[in-house]
Amino acid sequence: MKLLKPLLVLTGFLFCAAHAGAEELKVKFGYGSTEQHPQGVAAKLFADLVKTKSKGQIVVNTYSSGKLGSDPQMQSSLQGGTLEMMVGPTSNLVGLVQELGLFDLPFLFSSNKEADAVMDGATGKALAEKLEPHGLIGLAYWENGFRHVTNSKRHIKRPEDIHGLKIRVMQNPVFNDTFKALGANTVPLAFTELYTALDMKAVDAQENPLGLFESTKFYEVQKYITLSAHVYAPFIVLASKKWWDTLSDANRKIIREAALESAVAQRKLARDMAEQTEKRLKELGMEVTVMSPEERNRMREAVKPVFQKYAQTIGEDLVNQALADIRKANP
Ligand code: TK8
Repeated sequence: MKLLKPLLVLTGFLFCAAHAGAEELKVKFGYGSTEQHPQGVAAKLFADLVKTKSKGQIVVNTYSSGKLGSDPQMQSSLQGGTLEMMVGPTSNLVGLVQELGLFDLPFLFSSNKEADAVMDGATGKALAEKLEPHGLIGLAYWENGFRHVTNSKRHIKRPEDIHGLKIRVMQNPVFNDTFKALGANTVPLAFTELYTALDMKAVDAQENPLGLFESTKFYEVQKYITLSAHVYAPFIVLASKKWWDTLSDANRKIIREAALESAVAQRKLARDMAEQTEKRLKELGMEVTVMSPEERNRMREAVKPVFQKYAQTIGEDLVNQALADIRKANP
């Protein structure tokens, strides 16, 4: 008995050490915006959920502000298996899956409810599955939000006011063509280079959701904002397939569930933040321009050929399916 006790303690200790050592899984999770942005807040929430669900066995470390690379660079790292997870805009994935350009079609969505219906329905699922042959697992749609145009030159009251502006667009052909159709000079650029480009006056304008505004301090380098809501942009939480294939079913379930659960909180947060920022724009020194419904309609008309062109490459069936989801969202 005397000997047994220390022996038991020792074996117990060895067992725990071996157990913890063998099972602890470290996951790097990268994203482009700041820790204060809904992307950052939700990344932390995702990490916490994974920790709780896995009883501390899966440790997700989050990296903000493109510390692990720009969105396209992180995508390549996931494909190569050198990075486990990221969250970023679907718009940067159209080079791999052109059908994801569906979300980029100008003026497709008019409300959050419509966007949710497409992301959470059969269309969103089918689109996410198309990533798998490219080495990426799409786990959940988070929200970036409705995008609005800002610039340092003038009020944009009519689509013609966009003419001649040098505007940064994401590295995405639908965005590029949309702003070209409006007569702008487009400059495709990674998000990580955007603030400096605006600050150095390399570009006059950009377009992004309001949720980004305060955390990225765009108000310091842009004077005018037009609430154009010309496109709705989702984020997608991605896992490297190379890494995913090494996980147990139980761990995959934990990660998938945590991504989906955090999506609910993240979308709410993104929407609340956009609403708050909208109220604070003047306080932040911005000149807010409201486009009349007639002018916004003219903007929609001006980019219709772009919508139609990309509806062809995305596939009429998919576009029609999305339009049906949207109709269902508006009973
Ligand atoms: C953040 C960004 C950004 C996106 C862009 O990861 O590039 O303009 O809207 O939110 O990638």
